[in-house]
Amino acid sequence: MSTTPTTPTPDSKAPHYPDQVTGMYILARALKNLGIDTMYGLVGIPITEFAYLAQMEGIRFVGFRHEQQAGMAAATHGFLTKKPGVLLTVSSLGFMNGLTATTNATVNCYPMIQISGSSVREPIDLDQGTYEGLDQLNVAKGLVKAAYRVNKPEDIPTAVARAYRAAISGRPGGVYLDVTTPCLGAIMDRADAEKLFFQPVDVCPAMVPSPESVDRAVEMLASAKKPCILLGKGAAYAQVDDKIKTLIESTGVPFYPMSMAKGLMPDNHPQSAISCRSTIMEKADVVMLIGARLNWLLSRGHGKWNPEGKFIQLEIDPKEIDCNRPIAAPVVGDIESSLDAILAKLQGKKMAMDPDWVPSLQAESKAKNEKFLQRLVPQTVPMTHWSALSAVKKVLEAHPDTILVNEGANTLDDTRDAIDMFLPRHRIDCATWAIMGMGMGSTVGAAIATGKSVVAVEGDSAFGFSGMDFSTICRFNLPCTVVIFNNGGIYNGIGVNPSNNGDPAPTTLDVKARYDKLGDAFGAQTYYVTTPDELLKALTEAIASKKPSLIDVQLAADSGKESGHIGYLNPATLIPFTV
Ligand code: ADP
Ligand code: TZD
Ligand code: MG
Repeated sequence: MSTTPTTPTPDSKAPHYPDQVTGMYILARALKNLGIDTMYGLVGIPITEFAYLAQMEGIRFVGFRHEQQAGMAAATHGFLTKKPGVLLTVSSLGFMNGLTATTNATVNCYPMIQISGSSVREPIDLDQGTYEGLDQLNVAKGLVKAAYRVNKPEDIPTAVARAYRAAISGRPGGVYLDVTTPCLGAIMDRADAEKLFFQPVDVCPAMVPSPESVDRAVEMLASAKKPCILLGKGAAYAQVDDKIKTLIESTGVPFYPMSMAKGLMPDNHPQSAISCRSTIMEKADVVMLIGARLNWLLSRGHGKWNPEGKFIQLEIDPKEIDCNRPIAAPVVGDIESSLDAILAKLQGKKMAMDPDWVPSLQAESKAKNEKFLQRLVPQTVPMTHWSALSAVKKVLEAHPDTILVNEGANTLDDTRDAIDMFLPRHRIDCATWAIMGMGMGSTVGAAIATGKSVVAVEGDSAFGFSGMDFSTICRFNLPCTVVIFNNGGIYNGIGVNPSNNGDPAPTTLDVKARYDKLGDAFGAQTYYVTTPDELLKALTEAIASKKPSLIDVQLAADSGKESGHIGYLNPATLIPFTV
């Protein structure tokens, strides 16, 4: 078999079709064989032809204006489909722009593969100043779940299969696949290339927990007086919605969802303890974590948490266990296998739960929810976040199958608290790292991956990180509405520059900016609204139209507090920076 590739030289560049193929063709076919049907990216040397070839092979190519956003789209695609989302980038800066998203995907346990073209190896290794020369593989290592480089076209199917497995098996994450320019351009006989393809077996193997760990967890849950089930985005990702529902409803145990697990069980379910976070932390004697980490979002298991309380943790990554607080009953396995075993063991088991526990949480929820709703009553103009949300709440709760993308500070926290979710995997936000700059990418990824309508509720600062990729929503004519809460700044628009030199304060943006005009530039349906009624009408119309839409929501500059709900993380200062 003559599989020796020819490194292209100026006169041998073009393969003889149809008898010869290139590395690019093999890459496209290898991805297709694994079921990859969509790729997000931004082209240029050396991957432009590859993107065309992928389109020829029937892979949808969604071209972006910035690689970070293409990467956020790929990550969201991965989260929603349980298959790796694919990001394609050019060498050097394109690679690095995309790497931000691949790293963020790794932190959030979203499966994705960043494929990047890279320049010729030898001059990079000798630091001789080649075109877009960067030792990308070594930059990526340490920031992603796994990183590989493929130098020969014969290795491409193996490299793609390895990247795919690494992205989705065990704890999902971002994988980097470096493909050198000579490898992309190398020419092979088609007949030899065809022999390279294979179908990897069992790419995401079940990880079954040990029976002892299941017994221990079941005994602990069944004997608890004040138990709680805490759902994280890992539970949403696992797509075992019926099993979660069975566990919760058959045991009667109350549940608390983390932000992106909202809707896995409806927020208004009688066992929902979403309004009783402090009570759960202080009083629960056994907490079963399902696909949730005891990280900063849960005070790392300390703070208000009952020091006597015990944790059960259903988790795929054994390294996660005990990382912040001792876990009394770790169940290491995939959530589906773990739930199957737990549900079987729970059959006929008597629960020792205190009969007053759920009613007391229900009474607390009722009182808190009534109080919370009062925040949405004042219809002030200019609007506060809450008055704007009173309108958004009505519209989104009437359209529960709309996916909600959400980022900002106050815009994030207040939207999460105000909008109830009723369906799994319908809320995507800036998640574990609380980063800004996922909005337009995740909106595109959610729309492409599901075909559903998407509404992004964005702070004006948050929108600025990805705003240009609103044009991608328009070019692909996606059923997405971007709602911008403009309070004129990071947290609010009333920052004061203490030096009086005339520059804006560090937190100040443009409260008078007309973001709707950005939408006009790309032919979107646009609105500028100043009252809750106008917002309600605009959002209703935008969703119904299924057309790319942008709503500029004028808020008051003083709406919003520093750092939203997490102001306590700011280092202390004695100087007031806002009026
Ligand atoms: P949240 O932010 O909602 O609390 P995290 O991202 O902190 O959620 O935690 C998700 C956890 O779920 C991660 O520790 C991840 O390893 C785990 N996980 C993801 N998929 C699975 C799965 N299929 N089975 C078990 N655990 C999973
Ligand atoms: N840069 C990145 C990548 N991530 C971040 N989280 C920040 C900066 C800091 N930051 C926040 O934590 S929230 C936020 C920034 C800049 C924006 C808040 O302003 P907003 O929302 O307009 O989006 P509100 O409603 O005004 O609070
Ligand atoms: Mg703002």
